[in-house]
Amino acid sequence: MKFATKAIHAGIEPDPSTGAIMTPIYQTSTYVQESPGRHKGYEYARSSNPTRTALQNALAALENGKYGICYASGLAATDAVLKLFLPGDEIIAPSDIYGGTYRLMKRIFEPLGLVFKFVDIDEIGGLAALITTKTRLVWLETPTNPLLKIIDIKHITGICKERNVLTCVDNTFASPYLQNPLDLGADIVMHSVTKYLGGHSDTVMGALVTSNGELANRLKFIQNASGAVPGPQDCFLVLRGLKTLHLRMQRHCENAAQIAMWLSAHSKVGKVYYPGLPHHPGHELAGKQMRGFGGVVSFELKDDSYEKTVRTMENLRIFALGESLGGVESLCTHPASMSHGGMPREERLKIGLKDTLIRLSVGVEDVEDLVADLDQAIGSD
Ligand code: P1T
Repeated sequence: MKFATKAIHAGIEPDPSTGAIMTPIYQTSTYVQESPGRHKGYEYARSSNPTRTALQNALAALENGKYGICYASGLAATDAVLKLFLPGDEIIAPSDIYGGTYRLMKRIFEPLGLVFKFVDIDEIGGLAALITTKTRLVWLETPTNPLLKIIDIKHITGICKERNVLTCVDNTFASPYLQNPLDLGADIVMHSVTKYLGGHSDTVMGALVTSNGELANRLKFIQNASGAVPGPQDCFLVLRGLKTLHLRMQRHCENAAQIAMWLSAHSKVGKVYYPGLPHHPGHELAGKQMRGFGGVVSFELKDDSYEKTVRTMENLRIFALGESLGGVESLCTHPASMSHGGMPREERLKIGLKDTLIRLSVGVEDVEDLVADLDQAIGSD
């Protein structure tokens, strides 16, 4: 099955009791048993729920994996991956990652004994030298949030396989429409479902997909034992969102490409970060490992004073100022205080994330209106 057909049909069966074409919201906490242990496959809704099962199967199909496991948020999904490991185990991650992932690693799991090595993304080719006998996982995020750097997934997973090290790729920025890390050798793919998969800024959720049965069993065990599960109504909303994922992503990519080019040509705009631009250092690689360049564009103004940056963000009318991305409506984020507020300033500056970076999640509106909005905001003083 090709992508659009999968996005609409995969994992979904007409409801067995009524034939309803849309998977119902099974709003229940428990399931009646005929006799202790004799039931229809569902016992308690933390362990499983039919609306969640349909979504998990749909997500697994979209990522070309066998098993999908959903969690209450993207960070709860990352938390489940990190719970696979024990004190003393080493994990390598790029220093340029979502601020909340960095905070979870540094503030929750490092004190519990996991050892993190953060590597400069531009040096990630030298990752092999960092792997020791204690290394268990390489965590990747590509394109990165918010600087849109591109990491060669196949190259890294190849090194890790030789050394018996697991890889997990945060595929939030690409979505499965643009990139499938499992096909490039990753063991686990992670999503903040909150973003493009949900697509309508109305749900917080996370997911993991793998084809490794043993890993899936351990991750399902953590899902049930730690209990960070999404509710059935949220699962229904994401199932609905998935049906237009391909259409939305096409428009996100088209609009973002036009905005990135327009910004690049603007006299008041400094650096523009978008992997679709020919001068972007990851352009060629992104062209190979992705099927499009995504919907996020970051930029700095030439006059990159903090005041001018803030004023520009305040001036926007159609782009709403807020933290998140991937919804149909355009958003503008100030990474230093929002998505990366959980990363100490000196760490942020080390990875090149300035206080004056502006991140746009380009929505699916008419691009002429988005350009006009940016024009009035940037040019207004
Ligand atoms: O917000 P949550 O669903 O828990 O997902 C966390 C997460 C994980 N990975 C990436 C790449 C992300 O971008 C996020 C969440 N990011 C934002 C809220 C943001 O504004 O960047």
